[in-house]
Amino acid sequence: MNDDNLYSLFESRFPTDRSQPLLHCDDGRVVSYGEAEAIASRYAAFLAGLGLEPGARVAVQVEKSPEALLVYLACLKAGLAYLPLNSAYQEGEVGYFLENAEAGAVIAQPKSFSWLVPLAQRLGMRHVFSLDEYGQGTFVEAARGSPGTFATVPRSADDLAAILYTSGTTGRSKGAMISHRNLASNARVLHACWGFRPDDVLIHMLPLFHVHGLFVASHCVLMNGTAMRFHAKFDAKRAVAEFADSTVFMGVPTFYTRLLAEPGLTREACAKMRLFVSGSAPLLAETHVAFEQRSGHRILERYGMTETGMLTSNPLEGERRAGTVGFPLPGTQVRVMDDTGEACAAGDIGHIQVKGDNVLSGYWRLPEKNKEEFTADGYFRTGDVGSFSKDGYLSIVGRSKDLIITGGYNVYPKEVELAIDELPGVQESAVVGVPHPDFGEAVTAVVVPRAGAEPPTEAQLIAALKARLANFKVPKRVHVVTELPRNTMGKVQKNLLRDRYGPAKG
Ligand code: MCA
Ligand code: AMP
Repeated sequence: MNDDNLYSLFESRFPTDRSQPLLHCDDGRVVSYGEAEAIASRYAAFLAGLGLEPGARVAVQVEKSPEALLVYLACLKAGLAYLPLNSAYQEGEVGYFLENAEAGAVIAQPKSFSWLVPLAQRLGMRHVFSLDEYGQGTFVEAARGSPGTFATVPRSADDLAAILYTSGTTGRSKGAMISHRNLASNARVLHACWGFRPDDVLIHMLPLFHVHGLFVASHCVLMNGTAMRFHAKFDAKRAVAEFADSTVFMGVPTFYTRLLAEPGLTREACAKMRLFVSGSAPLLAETHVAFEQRSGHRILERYGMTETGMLTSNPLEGERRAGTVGFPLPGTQVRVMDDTGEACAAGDIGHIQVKGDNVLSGYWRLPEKNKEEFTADGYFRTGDVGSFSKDGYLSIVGRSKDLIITGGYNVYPKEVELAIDELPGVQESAVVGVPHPDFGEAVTAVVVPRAGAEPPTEAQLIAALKARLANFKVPKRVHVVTELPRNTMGKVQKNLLRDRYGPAKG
């Protein structure tokens, strides 16, 4: 078998001198490429020793730490499918993912163990380990005796490398099946298009459980064989301080609005930086302009999805146009289609569809979804709406999917509405996104109480939802009303709710 394991690609790019640093950590610890290889090998040997077959799903719900990254590399090396879960997910959310993915092992934060252990028992899972934010736990202890060398398990390009769950408009999450080919093609393209250099140092402040931090940022560094400053979370002050001796920064738009609030963000502070990348949510043109004025750098905005990796990017050389996401990346076909399935002319708005080695093969155990989400000629329907300019820049102007993006995290209103409707005293609800100065959009709920019941208060509803949903999905505001506005077809008029509860009046 040809070895198309993504780990082998990374390994071929590691520096010859393995004492070179890969990670500079918050606590001053430095992890060299050699150490990373040895630890990932040990973890891989341990996981393989559990009897997990290649392709078995290893679910990981942990806070960011160097060990968390090395667990990901170990899964690749052992030919296992990595299943990252946002550390904010609650019991109900995690239970669904573990069961749906038929996970063979789970590595989780110790604070979840009170509910995770009974849950795993119920699902018949034998392998449950802990890993905390300091990189300590039963996983690391159990792997300690395993060998520090491990032959990478050969994988073919179409084999599963990861499953990433994305919520859907129906409220039910789908597992996007991401292959070694998908990840390798995107890693090669981004590394080349963004001009990575031997002296690059990337500041890594994104979470590790979504595409932006796990694949886009980490893969560029691993492909480059250079170092990253690896932080547990985003810290605007620290980022500004590190711009002095770093070169690349990647973030969601909220990172950039928070950086703009830092008085230390100046041209001098950013003199050594060569590239600022933004994505995961729309970057306001005003943020783009303000950032250039303050830092002297034009942010490079790019566009992607969990299912597809990165699709388009503004150019490294040439005009980075505010309010656009640039050109299709090499090897990715992007087209804009009208409702009848005809290609739109430049300037006309339509549905964005994509094809390429970076696009997922389908959703885990959902053949009917695959039929819906792909066109007959094999293009994936992104659910984003946009247009190409005459000179080829893509702009995203909206979404045909009912989706809120808050601080770079996706929230499907349906999932939150279903959770609210299950609460006592609730008749029905509608969830919308309203503009928010920090998070871009804020989740907002409008709730109709059940007739005859004591109407729940905003505080009660928010408290009840915090126990059921990841914190970023919990509405920032809940408005209790007597009825929802509906059109003549009986459909809730969410536009009216957005207008009514938007920032001016909310
Ligand atoms: C935290 N909170 C949020 C969010 N994050 N609320 C709404 N949206 C959020 N994104 C809430 C918490 O529930 C908490 O509420 C309060 O804010 C403070 O929490 P804390 O953890 O202190 O917040 P923070 O550390 O300041 O985090 C904000 C953040 C973080 C730094 C913007 O959300 C973040 O790192 N976002 C990046 C997301 C990302 O990586 N997206 C890429 C997805 P309470 O006090 O009530 O509990 S990949 C993707 O989209 C595609 C593929 C792509 O193109 O990249
Ligand atoms: P996710 O499901 O987390 O992968 O989110 C993907 C969605 O984020 C896309 O379908 C877009 O709606 C949105 N997105 C990502 N990057 C951008 C961007 N630069 N501008 C606007 N929307 C974006």
